Amino acid sequence: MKKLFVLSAIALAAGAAQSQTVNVICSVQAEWCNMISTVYARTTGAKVNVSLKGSGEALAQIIAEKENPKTDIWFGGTGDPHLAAAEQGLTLEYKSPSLPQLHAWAQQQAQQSNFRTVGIYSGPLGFGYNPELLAKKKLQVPKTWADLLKPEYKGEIQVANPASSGTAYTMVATLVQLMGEDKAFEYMKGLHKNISQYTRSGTGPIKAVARSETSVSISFVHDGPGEKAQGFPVETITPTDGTGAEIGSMSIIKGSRNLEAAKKFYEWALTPGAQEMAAAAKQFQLPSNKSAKNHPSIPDFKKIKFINYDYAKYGASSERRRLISKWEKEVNSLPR
Ligand code: S7P
Repeated sequence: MKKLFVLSAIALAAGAAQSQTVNVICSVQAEWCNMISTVYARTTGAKVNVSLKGSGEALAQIIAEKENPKTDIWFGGTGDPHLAAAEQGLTLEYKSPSLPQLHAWAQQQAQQSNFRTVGIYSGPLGFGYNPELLAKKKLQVPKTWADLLKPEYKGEIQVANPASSGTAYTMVATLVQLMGEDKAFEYMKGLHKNISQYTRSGTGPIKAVARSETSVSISFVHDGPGEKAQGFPVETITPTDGTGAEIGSMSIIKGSRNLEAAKKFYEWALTPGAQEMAAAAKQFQLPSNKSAKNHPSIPDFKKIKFINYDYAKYGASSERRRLISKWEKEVNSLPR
């Protein structure tokens, strides 16, 4: 009898610990992931296991774990793979009571996914550049997409590979919407001649610019100020002919083994206080909660010319797959 009591107590304690554990795939920069996991664990007593993965890699892992999910929450990363995961039934439908506190674009992301994901931040696509390297090489700051095709930028530009990077897929989808598909692919073939390297991760190119390894990158412009704050020579600009933006998203994984803990973390991540931690970790995306304070280093969206990005169309798995495989066949296979 006594033995039975002890065993039940152990089982109860194990259950309590289990419900206080949340397994997170985190697709923003490590500084932000570490900050939220540390603060959340300290203030709630929960155990937060974090795995850092770019958007494309995160989606691949969630697909691989489909039958036996080990992840509870996917925090951050570009919205398109979150929408693709929603469409494939990999994420859970959850209507947060906090939705009305979010900007319209974040709520729209939730509605378009049948509430299987939600916008947590937004950030514009543009160019990073190293003013010292440009001056040394007597190159102008590129101001339009067309500028990047100029022969003087040969070997000077880095962008990520859209097959592995949500950032680079945002570029492909932006160009297709801005120019029309045929012209966009002609453009990317021209751009290919000036690319020194397609990186795996979306943030790789602006880090390379900051460290004077390349002059120009195609990047999210909110990734510039954090590098600059570390003392690196890097500036950003958005193309005057128009650009797209990401809606960084968050989703609960269907089949999460710690569902209550996952929902608690999700609700916390939508609060102004949690969202302001991005800037505290030197990450300058625009928070989705309307009451979160906007740090002055966050890009001023009112000064940027945006296209009317069709998140539903370009987040659909079939469109994403089609454009990426066309890019592999028609662009990446060309000699440089
Ligand atoms: O945290 C910076 C950021 O640019 O990285 C995220 C995303 O994981 C980039 O992943 P990829 O390597 O797949 O491009 C963005 O959502 C975020 O703004």
